[in-house]
Amino acid sequence: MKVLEAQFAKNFIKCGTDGFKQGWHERNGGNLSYRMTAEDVEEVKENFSEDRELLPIGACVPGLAGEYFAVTGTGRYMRNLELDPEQSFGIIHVDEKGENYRIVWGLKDSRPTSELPTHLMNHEVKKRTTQGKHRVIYHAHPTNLIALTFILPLESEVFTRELWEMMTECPVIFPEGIGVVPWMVPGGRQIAVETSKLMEQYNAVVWAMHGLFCSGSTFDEVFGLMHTIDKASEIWLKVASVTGGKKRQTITPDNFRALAKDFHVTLDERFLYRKES
Ligand code: 2HA
Ligand code: ZN
Repeated sequence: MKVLEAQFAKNFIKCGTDGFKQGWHERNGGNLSYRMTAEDVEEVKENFSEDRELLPIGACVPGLAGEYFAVTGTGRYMRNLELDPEQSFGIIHVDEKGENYRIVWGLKDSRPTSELPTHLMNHEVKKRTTQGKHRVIYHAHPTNLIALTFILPLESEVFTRELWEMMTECPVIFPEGIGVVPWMVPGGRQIAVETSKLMEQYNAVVWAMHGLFCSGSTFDEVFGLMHTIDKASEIWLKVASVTGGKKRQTITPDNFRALAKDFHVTLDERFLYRKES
């Protein structure tokens, strides 16, 4: 089967295209990766070529040795994912040491995203902590969430609590909370290390003044998480714009505890701290 006829490729393209339509992918902003199943690989491997050079990942991910990933290209625009897929994304194969990769399909005249170290280090963590369930890592530049990183203290407790308060279903969608990485230089190993540490416990990690990384088992799940967090951020900004930050009423810690009980989620008490007013 042709790669572009496979369901995983269709889902991959839809996710990035939907993100573009949300305004999260200006220019070449954002990137997406998917850890392929053995069945996905079987379906499309007749299209793979071993001609291209072996390249360093820029991180060591032995937990991903031998895995295949669909991944967007560096400098490529999410806008072009469906218009020119073979230029915009490709499939890579990780070597047996987890240190190098080879492009086996697509990414014509290109290479994987500059955030490949973060994507693969996150995948390595999630493959281990979810018993292989999580397969998608999605990075976008959601406008409202980025705006919040100029306003709120860059602390997981505060981002989690403020966004939970904005929509009743938020704590059900991300009960484990949200991680926050302070401003760092993107594109390298150091930010990958900091992000993947937080991915041990969170499925969403904020990059201050930059964007958000989400992890999930399906494209719908990562897109839905990104969308929910950006929408909650938008509500926060609207409420703060009108009220100057002083809400008349909100969802209280006891409300969250009641919600946790009925919806069978565990909400860590460190997010349910007492507020001044
Ligand atoms: O340009 O979003 O973080 C792609 C990016 C880098
Ligand atoms: Zn980015």
